[in-house]
Order: sequence, then structure tokens, then C-alpha cells
Amino acid sequence: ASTLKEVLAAQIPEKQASLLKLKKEHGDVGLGMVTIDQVIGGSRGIKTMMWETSNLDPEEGIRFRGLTIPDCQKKLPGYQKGGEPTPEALIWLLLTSEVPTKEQADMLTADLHARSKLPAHIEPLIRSFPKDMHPMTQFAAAVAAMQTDSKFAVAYHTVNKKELWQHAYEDILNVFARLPEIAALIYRCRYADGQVKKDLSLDYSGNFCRMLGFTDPTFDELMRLYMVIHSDHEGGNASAHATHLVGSTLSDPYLSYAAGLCALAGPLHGLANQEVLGWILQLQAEFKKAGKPVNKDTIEEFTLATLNSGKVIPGYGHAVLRKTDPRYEAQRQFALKHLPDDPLFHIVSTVYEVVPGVLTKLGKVKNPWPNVDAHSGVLLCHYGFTQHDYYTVLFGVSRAMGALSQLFWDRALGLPLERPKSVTPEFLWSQATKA
Ligand code: NMX
Ligand code: MLT
Repeated sequence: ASTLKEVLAAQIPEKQASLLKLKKEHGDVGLGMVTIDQVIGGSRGIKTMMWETSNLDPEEGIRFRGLTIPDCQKKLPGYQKGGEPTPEALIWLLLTSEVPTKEQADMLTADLHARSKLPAHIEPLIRSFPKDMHPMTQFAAAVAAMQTDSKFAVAYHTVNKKELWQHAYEDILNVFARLPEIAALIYRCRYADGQVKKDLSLDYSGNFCRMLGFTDPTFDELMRLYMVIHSDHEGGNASAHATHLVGSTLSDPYLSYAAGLCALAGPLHGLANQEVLGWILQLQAEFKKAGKPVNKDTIEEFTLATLNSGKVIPGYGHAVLRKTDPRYEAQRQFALKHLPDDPLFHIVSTVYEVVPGVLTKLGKVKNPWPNVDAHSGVLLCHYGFTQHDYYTVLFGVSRAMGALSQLFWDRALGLPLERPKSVTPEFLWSQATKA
């Protein structure tokens, strides 16, 4: 079988030619007008970036290279027959747009394991961080610090720019390979004995779970599903966009993804992963103290109290989606299969029955339905992974697959520096009064 790099090398000339033709022959075709509301309102809906690894439909949700999550579960090879797809298989799909064979996915597992050794200064750096530094701060700092190893940064000064993609490829695969150990070190130093034990006889996720200290094979399956569904969400989400933007300056993949992680650490984005579980635990603790039952009425009261205190309900709403996130549904199916009687799962399900109605009544929330973050914490908790201030790091290990697969194509296609035009409020007023 051809290696991943050989498959990609063979695809590049045709894709470069196609993009050139599109730009040359159709470059002046308009894609819709931009309103003042969109300029003030976080660029919602403006089509401003090309992203090929995935696409998000407001009603249907995400497709990775055209495949829905259930399609991926059916078509991508798993670690075990009939099990969840592996992240390695998804990386192959995201990069090449081809469904890999089991042999190809295994070849990539071996390649990632072979690349996984951290630069010597990374472990002491992580051990030196203050124990109370947020895990996402540690993660972003450690990924940026790995930049000493960047082949792309060196090649920028030494090779023809047409060859840069080869060096981007090396860095990107090295980032994929090393993120799990960095993440595991952060976890083990903060919450355990600081020791990380690898098992390279396993796949990428299985080995990650062992390094974190988890040994249950069902938890390995959960991690495979978790990583696949969190990998990519088209280009406009803040972490993918930040990676793409920084990468467009020809900053290397390490620094580009460190920027993506900084964006992911915000509570309106990936930090919602931790916020949801915090909210549910707070709900549980308050009800226990007040001797209240957990039911639809009490959850509605708690939801209203959160809103009245000027806070958002974490895990609900979305900038693009207008229906329940299929990533939520995939996790719900996992819960129904593996932990149907878990008390926290019951709370999550009751929250799902209550919150959309409450948010709809506010009259301003465009999407009252749950997003990916509304479910993940409860699944992790079930397997004893209770440290919720760490959860976004798992999201960060996963999001690299999408953001960096696209970054590969950004460099292979020679996309330019991203530099949109900003305008002043005076300009907007002048346009408003002209209209
Ligand atoms: N709880 C309370 N208010 C909300 C919520 C929510 N879950 N979602 C939206 N709103 C409010 C929003 O704050 C805004 O209010 P205001 O005009 O007073 O500023 C109004 O509804 C309109 O917002 P939308 O246009 O519906 O949403 P927008 O596209 O601006 O933001 C989110 C999308 C995801 C930032 C927003 O829904 C939110 O804050 N959700 C909670 C946090 C969350 O779960 N984030 C994770 C997203 C997924 N991820 O992993 O990144
Ligand atoms: C994501 O996975 O990035 C989130 O759902 C946020 C988004 O798509 O904007």
C-alpha cells in the first residue's frame, strides 16, 4: 500500500491545477452581500474561507469529507471489528478524502508511534508549571515550546516555497503523534503521580488512555468516538480559524496550533466542555443541600436562575447549527448502550427536555438545542475521569486532526496570507445613511 505521504503527493498537482482554474476562470463570481449586522456580529454567515476537510450544515450537522458521523462509524476501520472508528482512520480521511483500509490505518498508527518522542525539554517544562495553572494554558505553552523541533520553520529559510508542504507534513504528523503524551503528562502531573506509561502495542487512542492511566477497553472506545467527533467542524470555528490564520503567516504548524488551542480555551468555545459538567455538578450539589428532587421543574428553576444571573447555559446554542448537534446524538447513543442507568446521564437527558424550551422563550437565542459539549463530561465521569477542568485538553488533542489536516492543504495549495479588511464605525454609519 502507498504511504499517506505518497497518496497526498500524488493528489497535489491536480488540486493545485483545479484551484488555479477556479480562480482564473471564475474568480469574480460573487458569494453574497455582507451586511452591517454581519460585520458587527462576529462575521456570522459570511463565506470567507475555503475549508475542504469538513462542512457544517445548519440542520444536518457535520460531514467529514462528505461523511456523516454514522457514515464514519460504518465505513472507517476501527481498532476492533465493528467498534468505533479510530482517529488514525479519520486523519487519513481528512487529509486524503479517501476511506483508508485497515492496513493503511494501522500503517499510520505505527508511523505516529514512531514519531511520538518528545523533545527533551518538554517533560521538564510541563513538570515545572505551577500545579494550579489551567491545563489548557499548560497545553498551549507546551505545544508552542515544541516549535524548537519545527522542520517547516527551518525549511522556510532553506528550500523553494513550492517544497514547503513536505516540511509542513512532517511537522503536522509530529504534532499529531506528540499531543497525547503532552496531554497525559499534564494530567498525570496535576492529578496523579506524574508517571506516564505508554503501550505502543495499542492504537493512538488506546495508548493515550493508558498514558492517562485508564485501562477499561470500553473507555478506549469512548475515547475513539470522542476524538473522531471533536476533530473538525469546518473552518469558521474559533480554534480552526485561529490555526488557519496564524498558519497563513507561514508561522509553523506548532505555533499555528498553539494559537488554535488558545482559542479553544475560551468558554464560548471548547471550555464549554468543562463548564457543562461544572454546571451539572453545581445543580446536583444545590439540590442535595436544599433537599430538592432532580426533575423537570427544579431543572427549569435552576436554568432560569443561571440566566437571571447573566450567564449562558453551557452546552446549548450554536453559531451555525440550528438543530440538535449530531455529535450530541452520537454520545447519547453511546450512553444508551453503555451507561443507561447512570444518574448523571439521567440529569443530562432531563436537561435536554427542559433547556430548549426555556431558551426558546427568551426569544433571542437562534439555536436552543444542545451542542457537542452538553454530553461529553457525563460520559467521561462515568469512567472515573472526573477532573472537569481538564476536559478541554481532550478536545484540543482531537481538534488538531481537523485544523492541521486543513493546514496541510493550505500549504500544499500555497494559500496566501489571510488579511480581511476592517472598517471604522464612521464608515458603517456613512454606508447606513447612504442606503
Ligand atoms: N444560554 C443563554 N443565552 C444564550 C445561549 C445559551 N446557551 N446561546 C445563545 N444565547 C444568547 C446569546 O448570548 C445572545 O445574547 P445577547 O444578544 O444578549 O448577547 C443571543 O442569545 C443571541 O445569540 P445567538 O445568535 O443565538 O448565538 P451566537 O452565535 O452569538 O453564539 C454560542 C453561539 C455557542 C457562543 C452561544 O450559543 C453560547 O454562548 N452557548 C453557550 C456556550 C457553549 O455551549 N459554547 C460551546 C459551543 C460549541 N463549542 O464547543 O465550541
Ligand atoms: C466546534 O466544534 O468548533 C464548535 O461546535 C463551535 C463551532 O463550530 O463554531
